[in-house]
Amino acid sequence: MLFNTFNPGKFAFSKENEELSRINNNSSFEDSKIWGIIGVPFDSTCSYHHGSRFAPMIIREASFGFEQYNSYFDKVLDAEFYDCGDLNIVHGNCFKTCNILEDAVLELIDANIKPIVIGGEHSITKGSINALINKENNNDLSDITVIHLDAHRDIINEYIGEKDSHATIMRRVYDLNPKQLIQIGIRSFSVEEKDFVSGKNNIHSFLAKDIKNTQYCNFNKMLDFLNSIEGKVYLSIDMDVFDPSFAPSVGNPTPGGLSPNDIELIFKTLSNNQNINIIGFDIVEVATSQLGDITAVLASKIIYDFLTLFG
Ligand SMILES: [Mn+2]
Repeated sequence: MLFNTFNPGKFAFSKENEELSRINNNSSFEDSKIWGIIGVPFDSTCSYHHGSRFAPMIIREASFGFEQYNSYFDKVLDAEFYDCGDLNIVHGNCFKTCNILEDAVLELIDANIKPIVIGGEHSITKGSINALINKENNNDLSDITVIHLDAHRDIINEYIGEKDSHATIMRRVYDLNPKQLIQIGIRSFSVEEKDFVSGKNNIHSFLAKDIKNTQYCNFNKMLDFLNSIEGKVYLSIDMDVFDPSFAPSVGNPTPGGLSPNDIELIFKTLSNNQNINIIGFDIVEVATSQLGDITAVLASKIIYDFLTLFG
């Protein structure tokens, strides 16, 4: 390696890649603190702003703007993590792409490395989640809480006749019987979706209009709820959870969303909760091909915060 060079194709502060089998990991998968980044440049079911296929590259490049000392959390990013590069996806084929992602995540799991998946559109969550289902018991997600930050519920059964779409992903997750599905920042959904979640005691909704209403301290009540959960957690962040004033370059921008500090507070709460174990994380729906795009910078900052706290 040449002195004084850097690789913008890999997330800042990532370790030099090794053969997975050579990574010295004495922990079990669940106890592991080692993370592996996989980019998934797939955006074939996108219904509005396209371009999330470029996001993994643009988000990585933005990561070089951050200091190793994370001042908000007063903590140095010293996580051991590897940027494995981008998946060879099949454009136009969500099913095959998710299968390829599932295989890649299974390789990480075999090496006791937890996945961070950078989309791409939201449909790819299925590949990551499928790798994490409990294969010894029920073949489902009954031991995993899914925390879903998004403007949309994404819980409709079919979107334009398609079962596998960015707009149906949480229904596909729900089909796998998660212990709990916690939806935060929601502000756009159909009557069918409203009726579907109604009365389901394993779906918890924190609508943007409620948690942004300071009068009743509902944001703090949401944090209290996150502080009360236990067990394994999968975290999926659609960047449209943010207000478009912070994150305009997303597939489906929706006014009235969260702020970057809201997510910092959510991360702080999750990291203080000693009873949970985050076993996977994806961040999706950044749609830009512009270096330095502010939405990509924010997505990069979220990954940086995540690694600072959970690595
Ligand atoms: Mn969304």
